[in-house]
Amino acid sequence: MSAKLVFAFAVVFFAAPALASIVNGSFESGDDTAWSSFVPPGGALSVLGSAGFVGGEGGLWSPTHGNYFALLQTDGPGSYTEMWQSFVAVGSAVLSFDVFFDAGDYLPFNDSAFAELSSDGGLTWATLWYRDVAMVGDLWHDGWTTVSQSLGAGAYILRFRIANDLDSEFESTMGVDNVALSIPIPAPQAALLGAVGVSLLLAVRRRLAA
Ligand SMILES: [Ca+2]
Ligand SMILES: [Ca+2]
Repeated sequence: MSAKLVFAFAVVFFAAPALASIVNGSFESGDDTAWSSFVPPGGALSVLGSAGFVGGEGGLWSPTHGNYFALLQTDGPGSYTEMWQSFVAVGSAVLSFDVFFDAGDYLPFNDSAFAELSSDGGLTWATLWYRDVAMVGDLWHDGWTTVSQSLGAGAYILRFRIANDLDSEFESTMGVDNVALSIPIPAPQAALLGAVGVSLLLAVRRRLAA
């Protein structure tokens, strides 16, 4: 490979941004465009405006970003209301999102919700966030939580899901907003630029000294 080709490759490789390919991650279309979903009978997936959602015990939930957010509600036990989106990170990236859990039930009816990531086409899932009634308290809730996850290049599926436990009464709720894929300033790139700068400086000095 010629030096010129190597240089061209290096420029392309290091200049290539991580593809910010999550679409409608903040639900600002006002609906669930670009998201896939499975909503069993009795479950619900909706996108709400800034009027928000009044949860159990009067908790009022509003968007964390823009004017809309998504809301998932449970169906019967073991039957998940799900929403997911596939995306590609071309280089290093940071996946982030805001999420909350509002328990509409009390123990032992331990309704639960997950945010999960798969890098093998949905065969296995890593849990990025989990809440249940036992964690937030009977008929209570946590606040919006921001979750961040560093990713390498690859194809991923991000999934949110919630289900009732033991019976199909007293539905719990999860909210999602501000799902984004951002580009970190990669350390190797900074180091490379630094090294190039030093090399140039040394070369110029040497030329001047000659
Ligand atoms: Ca939003
Ligand atoms: Ca329940």
